[in-house]
Amino acid sequence: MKLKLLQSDITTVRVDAIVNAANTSLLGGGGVDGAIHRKGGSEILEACRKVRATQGKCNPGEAVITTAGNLSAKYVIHTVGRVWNTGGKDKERLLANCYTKALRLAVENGIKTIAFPNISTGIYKFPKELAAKIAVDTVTNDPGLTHIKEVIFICFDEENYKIYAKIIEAV
Ligand code: AR6
Repeated sequence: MKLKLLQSDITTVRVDAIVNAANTSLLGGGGVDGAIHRKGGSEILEACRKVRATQGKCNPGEAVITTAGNLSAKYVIHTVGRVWNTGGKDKERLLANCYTKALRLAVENGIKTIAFPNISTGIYKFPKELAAKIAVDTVTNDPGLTHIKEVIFICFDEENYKIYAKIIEAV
């Protein structure tokens, strides 16, 4: 597996699947979620509504897969991070689960290349350094990685890019 780091808009990245930092409703929102739905078009929202109808809301740490609509990716894997400012000691575990569950869906769907945003580090206010450590640690230790060719961490902001660069250098 090749690990890559890019400072970019995830909707422009050419991979089999992009991961969305969604919310429990799965029906869109701001940040990267808003960008993916805007660019991917109504097909993604329709697919999310179908998921909602069959399984209900998506809990933090869980993931679901849909079409990527008009995006160049084939799939969007929607996962729900954890809001930092709410109680509970399981925030780190739930954020790690986002990466684990997304990779599991990727393997199950034959996805070879996947791009992750910096889940929970925007509107959900997870500390960036901690979130990056969890992301890199969880992904690089995932047993499903033997089935995946490339994982790209997409940083939108420079602060996250610098944090990831340091951590990946040390891996
Ligand atoms: N491409 C890549 N990364 C992006 C993009 C983009 N186009 N836009 C923002 N980011 P956030 P969260 C980065 O807030 O913290 C939504 O309303 C951003 O700089 O998108 O998990 C959902 O519906 C940040 O580093 O997601 C939920 O309600 C990272 O993506 C809530 O926000 C995550 O920021 C989820 O909050």
